[in-house]
Amino acid sequence: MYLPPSRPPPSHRDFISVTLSFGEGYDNSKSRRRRSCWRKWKQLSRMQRNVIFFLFFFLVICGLLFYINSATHWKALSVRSSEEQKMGSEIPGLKPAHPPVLPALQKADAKPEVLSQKPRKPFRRGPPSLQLKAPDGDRKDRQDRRQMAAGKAGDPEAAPREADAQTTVISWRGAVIEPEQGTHLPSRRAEASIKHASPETKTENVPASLNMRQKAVVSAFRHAWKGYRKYAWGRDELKPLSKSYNEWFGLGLTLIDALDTMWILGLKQEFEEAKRWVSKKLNFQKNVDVNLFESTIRILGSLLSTYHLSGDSLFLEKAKDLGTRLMPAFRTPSRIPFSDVNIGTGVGHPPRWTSDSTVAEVTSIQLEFRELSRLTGDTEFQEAVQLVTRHVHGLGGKKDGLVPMFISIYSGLFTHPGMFTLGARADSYYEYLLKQWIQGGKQETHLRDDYLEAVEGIKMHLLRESEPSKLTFVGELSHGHFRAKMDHLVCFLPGTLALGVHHGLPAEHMDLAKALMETCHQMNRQMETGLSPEIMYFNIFPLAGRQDMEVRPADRHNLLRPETAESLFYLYRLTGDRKYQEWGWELLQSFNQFTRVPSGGYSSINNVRDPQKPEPRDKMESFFLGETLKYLYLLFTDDKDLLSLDAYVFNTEAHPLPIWTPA
Ligand code: DMJ
Repeated sequence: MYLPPSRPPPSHRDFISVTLSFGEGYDNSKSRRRRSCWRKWKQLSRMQRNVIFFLFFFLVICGLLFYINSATHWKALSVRSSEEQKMGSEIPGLKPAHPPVLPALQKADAKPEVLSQKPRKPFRRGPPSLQLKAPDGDRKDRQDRRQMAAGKAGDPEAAPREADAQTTVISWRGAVIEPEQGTHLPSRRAEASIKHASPETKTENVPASLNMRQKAVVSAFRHAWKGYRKYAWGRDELKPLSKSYNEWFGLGLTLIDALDTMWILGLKQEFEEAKRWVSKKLNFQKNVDVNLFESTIRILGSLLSTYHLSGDSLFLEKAKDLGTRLMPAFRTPSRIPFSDVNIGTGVGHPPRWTSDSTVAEVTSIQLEFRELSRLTGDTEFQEAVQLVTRHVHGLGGKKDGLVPMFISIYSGLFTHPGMFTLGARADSYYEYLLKQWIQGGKQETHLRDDYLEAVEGIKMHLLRESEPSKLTFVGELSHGHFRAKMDHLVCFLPGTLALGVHHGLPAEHMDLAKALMETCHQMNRQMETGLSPEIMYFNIFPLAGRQDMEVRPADRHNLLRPETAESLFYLYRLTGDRKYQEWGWELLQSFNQFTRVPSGGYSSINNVRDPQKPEPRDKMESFFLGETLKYLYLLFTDDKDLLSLDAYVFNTEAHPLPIWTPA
């Protein structure tokens, strides 16, 4: 039979715990109370005393930390705000450091800077000569350039020692962050300094024949290049705050992506130095996995474009080498290429998380591979990509010309059906339908027809107006359900629509282009930093008090993307309406105010809604130099012969390739 254990007699400890809970009556006598407290303390076990000691010290330390933190914080805030006020009020043309919620616009009808340009010679295909004098600079820069010219000490290949030393970073909250690719947090000081960066509207050290706004772009480029050259030379991406770099493919991505921009901007010495790196250091015989799409549009595209601009066969040789190494990606059951390929071993593979490829990726490598075939006479490049185009052209599962986002490399069929977007994973499919048609001299009418059908599909399923301001935007369709969500990536579309009209497609596409351009502009200007978030949600219900646009916390970042600048370039070039130049000028100022890192480089930011704390991400994407600054530069010129849209078609990374003319 089970007998419950008899209850033990009350122990000493039990008794004490009762008295600690104020079991005794109140006694007014001080000495007695002291004695009684002391007796109670002595009666506590060692463990109980330790717990009380620990709690006491913990509270003291918390109090101290709180005091120190708030004192520093307020001090920092007061110093910062006085510095910012000073800068904002003293530098002409600078936006106020604390702009109102809607940054003040320059008047749309304000006369832009008059060009003091000498008439340019018409831009010819083939290798033009670099017309511009070497830009002059401050003493350090001049010294660097002298050394560069002499091919010695200024050589950045010896420079990024500082970058090599990956040190532990301590965040401003005191957390220790171990160095890890792409995850360095900037120190609070660095974070603050990005906000104090004065807009680079100074225009010294740049060629005199340019107008003021072009000079500002050249200046921005040189500032970005300064950081890259010093801390990330020959590496993929600059981490401007930690003065370090990030490797993605290990192929000097930023340097290559920026080659033709340097040529176009007339930065001869920078170009020559980069060319030396390509000649001596760029080596594709590397056991490295690369993304087929990214390496094609950024590296192959730039090498081909730079070959056309400079006429230097070095770039074509490199392009052919890379193109050949990318070809194993097409060895799949369906001939729809793998997303990734190892350019050293020649083995292709899908991404880790799926066996599918992305539709935009497999359909946006055609301009480059086709051009490579035309230049080398080797048809295998063109055949591989044309097979993909033809296959997707005939594929079921589209919705009035709109395509899903994924495609199987085994079956060659679309997967994850029912999702339609003009944003990530589908965007450049539409762009390359039009651009391949243009590149090929408008012979391949099935491409034009697919494009026209897709524009109708967009109008039918994805186009809406926001409330209350009736901004036209392109949403998404998810299994029949409309989502009022638009990626900043979609802002390529106004430019593409305008380009189509220029090449003879329906004039009404221009109305849509203009309406979408206005929306993309508002996506930037309605943000406190003047920079668009990655994703915007629109309000489509006429409810009182709701605004047109809403940004979700996870989407507040800006990666220095080019799409707004890209479309502004096309819209200005093709309509001549100067308001597009004004909008681009505002954009450049915002980049300068909120993303420029004083020591060199620009950084993507985490929060476009907080001009006080935009939270730099410590990363400069290669497309900032390859695309964003190039399009801004081209936007600010009135010379329609500079990369004429009748002679060139820009790939999706802004690398101009020639339009083929019938033999
Ligand atoms: C670039 O690499 C290309 O423009 C691509 O088509 C989309 N993503 C980036 C820029 O945002």
